[in-house]
Amino acid sequence: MHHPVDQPDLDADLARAADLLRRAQRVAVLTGAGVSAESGVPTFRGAGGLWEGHRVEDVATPEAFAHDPALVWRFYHLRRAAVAKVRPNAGHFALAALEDRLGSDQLTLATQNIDALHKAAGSRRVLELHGRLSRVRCTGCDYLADRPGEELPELPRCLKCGELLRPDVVWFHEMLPHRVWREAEEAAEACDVFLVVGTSAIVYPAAGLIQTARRGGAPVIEFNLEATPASSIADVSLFGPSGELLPELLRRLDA
Ligand code: BV8
Ligand code: ZN
Repeated sequence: MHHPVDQPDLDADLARAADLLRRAQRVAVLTGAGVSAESGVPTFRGAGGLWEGHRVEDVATPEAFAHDPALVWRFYHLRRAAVAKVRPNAGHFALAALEDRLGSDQLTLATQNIDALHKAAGSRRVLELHGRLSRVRCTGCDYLADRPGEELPELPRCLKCGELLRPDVVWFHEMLPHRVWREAEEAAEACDVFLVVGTSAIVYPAAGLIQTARRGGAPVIEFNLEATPASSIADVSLFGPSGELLPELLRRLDA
């Protein structure tokens, strides 16, 4: 694993990113599975986006749940168990430190991740665009409960009405939570710098926040291992592990 400052162009890019961030009043951040990769949470596209030979886009859908709820629950039981064991990494802590530095009213963190690691790292203003893995809700009544780390029955049922419970996450072809989405859009429109961390920028509407920020005139700083569709509109793309680059960026803010 190369240390970030070994690459002169990366060094210059980090300096540029620090300069842009130092001047910012309002910061908006979009994170994806890449920011949790160094915590040991597998990304989606990493394993070729496959699970038990199925494309994630075919398992994380209402149709799949209606057709074979046990298969969909197997996918989520596995991820619930995996996420119960992981801890935030230096990238999560750096984003929490950045919020402390700017104040919660000046930094909005929208995440596509459902692992709640940003909150665990101390981030206070977190918009969970795609819900949260630890929370379950009833398909038949208003029962909703956060049950982190709990091993649920293979096909969990609601104790109030007997209907099936489902993970309280946004599946493909489902709308994002209205208030959360509106706040994310507002933050992207109002920000004067936009950080995009560890996302393949493929899933919409979340990825659209990048264009929204750009249209609002904010410079975009990308953190990823490789180029993505966001790289073509980013002002600075920092290639390397976010768990290394984000703390490095913060160190340069004080320099
Ligand atoms: C919607 C929760 C309106 C579940 C997720 C046909 C019909 C209907 C809709 C569509 C359609 N065709 C397309 C769509 C739109 C669709 C979509 O965008 N599809 C994609 C596949 C093209 N979107 C939707 O359906 C959305 N809803 O459109 O509603 C609507 C309603 C009705 C009818 C029509 C329209 C809902 C999208 C939300 C889906 N739920 N998650 C769960 O997690 O189980 S999305 C899922 O993908 C996760 O949230 C994940 O976070 C997200 C995106 O992936 P990434 O986070 O970017 O992760 P990925 O693995 O892809 O990338 C990781 C990146 O990190 C890589 O770039 C890698 O290089 C980098 N990386 C790795 N390690 C590191 C690193 N970077 C830095 N450091 C490291 N160490
Ligand atoms: Zn119920």
